[in-house]
Amino acid sequence: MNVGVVGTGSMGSVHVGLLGAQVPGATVVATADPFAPGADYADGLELIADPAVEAVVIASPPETHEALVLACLDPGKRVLCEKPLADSVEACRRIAAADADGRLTMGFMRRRDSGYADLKRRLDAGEIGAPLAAHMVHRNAASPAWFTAEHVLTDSLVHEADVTRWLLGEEIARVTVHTVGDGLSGPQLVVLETASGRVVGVECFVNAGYGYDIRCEVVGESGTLELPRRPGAVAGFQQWFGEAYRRELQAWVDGEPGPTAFDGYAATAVCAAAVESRRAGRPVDVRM
Ligand code: ISE
Repeated sequence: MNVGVVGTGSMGSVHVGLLGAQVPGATVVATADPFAPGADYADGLELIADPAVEAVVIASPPETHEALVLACLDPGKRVLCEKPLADSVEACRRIAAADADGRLTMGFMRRRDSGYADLKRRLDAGEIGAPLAAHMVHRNAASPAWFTAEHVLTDSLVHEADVTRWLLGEEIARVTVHTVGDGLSGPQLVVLETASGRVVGVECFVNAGYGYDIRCEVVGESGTLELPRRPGAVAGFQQWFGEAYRRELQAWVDGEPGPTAFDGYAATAVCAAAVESRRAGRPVDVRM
């Protein structure tokens, strides 16, 4: 499959590296990035129009996603879109509506992580009975300079929104965010309530200093299941989820079904409710 990659910053360069060296069946035929002198195109729309490009990875900033994704879907090119799907719930809704035949795969790589996949398999096999609640931790060693307290909710929490929907198999109905201080130098605590009344607590802390750390424990009627802990400090998500990114790309190239545009839309709706909850200081219902 001849792939074009739009956006060659921190995430896009990981995709270019993996596609070029560790994903049989894929060839990177073009890149686009207005800030990378070595890119084939400055404008992602020109890359998408290139007849040599059969499928596209979008790893540019979220506010560029809608136009790029729609330009791919129109001529029927397959897309792997990094999270979040777009920068507003409305844009995500438009994308999901335009993708009736499922050409878009969302870059929710955690679903391809062996620890998460095993947890999901054991949960679905009924090992702990019906799930009742979950506890999650999302820590980054340091946040990028452009990150705000709201990016913690739209860019980081989006993973837990997706993982919650995927693991528990139902929608998130209501979100409450507790922030003390600036929301960057300390943790934000988020409570997700599902449609059937399960509760998920998430600590999102993007300047934890000691390293990257992801935790997830699901509490069921007869026990608990937990992601395996990693010994020693891990620098960042590129290291923690490196193998998950590789599997995500291989599955996409092989045409396996993955998270959809609707999944991207639903996760962004949860994040929008979180942003509103943080601003208003009260629980907010998820509107889809
Ligand atoms: C980043 O964009 C990611 O996707 C990482 O997985 C996440 O840990 C980080 O907080 C995000 O900013």
